[in-house]
Amino acid sequence: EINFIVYLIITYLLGSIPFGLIISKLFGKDIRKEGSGNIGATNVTRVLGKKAGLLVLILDMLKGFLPIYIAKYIFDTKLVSLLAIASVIGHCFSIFLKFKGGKGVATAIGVLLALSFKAALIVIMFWLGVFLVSGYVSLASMLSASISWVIINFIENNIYYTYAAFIIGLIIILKHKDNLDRLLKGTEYRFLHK
Ligand code: NKO
Repeated sequence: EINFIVYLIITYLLGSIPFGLIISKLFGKDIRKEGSGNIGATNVTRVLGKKAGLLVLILDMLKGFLPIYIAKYIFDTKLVSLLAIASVIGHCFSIFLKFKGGKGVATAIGVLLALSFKAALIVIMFWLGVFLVSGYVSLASMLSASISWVIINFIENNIYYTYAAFIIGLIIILKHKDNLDRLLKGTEYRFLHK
């Protein structure tokens, strides 16, 4: 039997791996000193291009998806939900970055795909819709984070998954504070319709 606390720590440590920073270092740059300063796929795309950004997106999703997908075979949904939160906390408050980190979006979608594939697909489509209409990645991320708990509640009808999505959404929104300030001032960076 696998000890839950050990699994929780492993999930947090995996979430803590800053793939955006690692990939940018391979390009001889520190992503934290470029663009928005964020370590996420959006800023890596902005600074290093689409291929690097896509790689970071996939890796940041996988480090959330894998431990949660496997956990569903081992633990009950209450414990799986705690692991889901730990994964995103790892990305946003990384032990490898003195508890700084990213904004949690890619890791959250990886986690959500493992919790509920259907709910995740709906959230991804919603994200794409907001992004294509507004041109802002951060707005799409914040609005998706706000609604994901409603979607998963509706699809899975599991109170622990709903709690997990709510808390993960809250973390994502709080991490986007600077983006929200810029959106309100009209100075946020637009990805589309520039
Ligand atoms: O550099 O501050 P920035 O402009 O980079 O970045 C803001 C951005 C940070 O996030 C990222 C990751 C981007 C991933 C895009 C993939 C979109 C797929 C659908 C995501 C839905 C997320 C909802 C989570 C709910 C729990 O925001």
